[in-house]
Amino acid sequence: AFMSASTTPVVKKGYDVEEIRAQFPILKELVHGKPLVYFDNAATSQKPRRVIKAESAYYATINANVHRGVHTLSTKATEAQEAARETIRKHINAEHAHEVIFTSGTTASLNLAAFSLGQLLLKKGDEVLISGMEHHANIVPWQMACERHGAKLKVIPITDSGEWDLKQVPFSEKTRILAISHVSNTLGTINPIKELIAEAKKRSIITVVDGAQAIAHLDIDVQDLGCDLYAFSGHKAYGPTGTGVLYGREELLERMPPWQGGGEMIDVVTFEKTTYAKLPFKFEAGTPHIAGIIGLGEAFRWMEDYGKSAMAAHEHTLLEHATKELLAIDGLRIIGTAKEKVGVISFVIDGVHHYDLGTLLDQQGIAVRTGHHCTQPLMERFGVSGTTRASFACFNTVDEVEVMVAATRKAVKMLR
Ligand code: C6P
Repeated sequence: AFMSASTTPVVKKGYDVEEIRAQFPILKELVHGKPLVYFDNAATSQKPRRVIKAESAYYATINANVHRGVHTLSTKATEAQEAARETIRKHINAEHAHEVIFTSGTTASLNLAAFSLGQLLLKKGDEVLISGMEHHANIVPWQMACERHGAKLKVIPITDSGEWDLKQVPFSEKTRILAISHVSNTLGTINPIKELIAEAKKRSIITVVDGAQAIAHLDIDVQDLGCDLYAFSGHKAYGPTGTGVLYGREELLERMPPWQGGGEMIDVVTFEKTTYAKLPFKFEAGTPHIAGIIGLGEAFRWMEDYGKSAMAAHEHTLLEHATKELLAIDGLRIIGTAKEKVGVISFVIDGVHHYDLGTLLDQQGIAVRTGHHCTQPLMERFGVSGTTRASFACFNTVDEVEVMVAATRKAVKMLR
């Protein structure tokens, strides 16, 4: 697509997007005969060859169960899995590797948190505080915990720009848990979690962060943030599906009861009573997704080789360009105009249904997400039934943004 020089954003020097693209086999695929433009990275990112290789190398060369066998393969598999845990510990600056619990994803991490913290902390009349922009995965598990323990769910309201209304945070003497997203999957808003965590801590409230949309874009330092728990998925950060992490502060994890019972999470089992294994195994019942975890470790090493801040700067260039170009389309409104955003852009267009637009974009090889993005209360807050969402990753290009904008213009003409 043609672009005048004045509208061409300057991409950070030294960032070689073509070199990065070459590492993603899927980017060579055609969709409806067109080159794939993959703008659905908030749903799941694509995987670089190194991650795919690490996962298949486990199956091809060291496949065995972990922490169970005396044999060589089991030892190797265990070492590879635990190396991934250490990579992740360092990456998020956790104090101890045993504070990194492997799960199947953010959803599992948050369900673990809600179940276990509910058991530990919630009594009748207590309150759990979330925000109005939470993904269903950070709403429903807390609702379930509230129902179990007779507690109430409270919600931080959202401003018109898609930010927390910090003047109206309903902290109370009964608030026991604050569960908030670091970055909104629908709006792209980067939330001031450090400040709110500090406020919560003053009130002895336990803090849980949903980092699903932050992990691939922001440098995360759990000790600096001061959170008690931090959850994320591997598959949104160039890693395999079916992998995730719940980071927890040691002292709190020690007090939390286990969520699931089974193998590997026990110390001694008798029919009368079971004692539990030490951290992190207390929270890792059953055979984990060993291949996935090894792939996840590789994904984090891969991100570190490029640097998340360089990737984020590149994605921000795409966001700014897309914002400017899309806003020039008649009747288009962006939902989520916070000052601090990752490369996520949600929009609605007068007279155009998001589903129809998504379908027409797909015919041009462009993958976007349409609908409520698992944030129905947020859709209600903005008075829309859904949006079209483009979410960028390190391998996307300005040219791809141009292709999407041109295809959107074309679709609008057809649909109006
Ligand atoms: N959001 C999206 O398209 P899982 O599915 O467990 O990996 O992650 C759940 C989840 C939790 N919190 C946030 C903020 C999220 O964005 C997601 C997943 C995807 O926006 C799929 S619904």
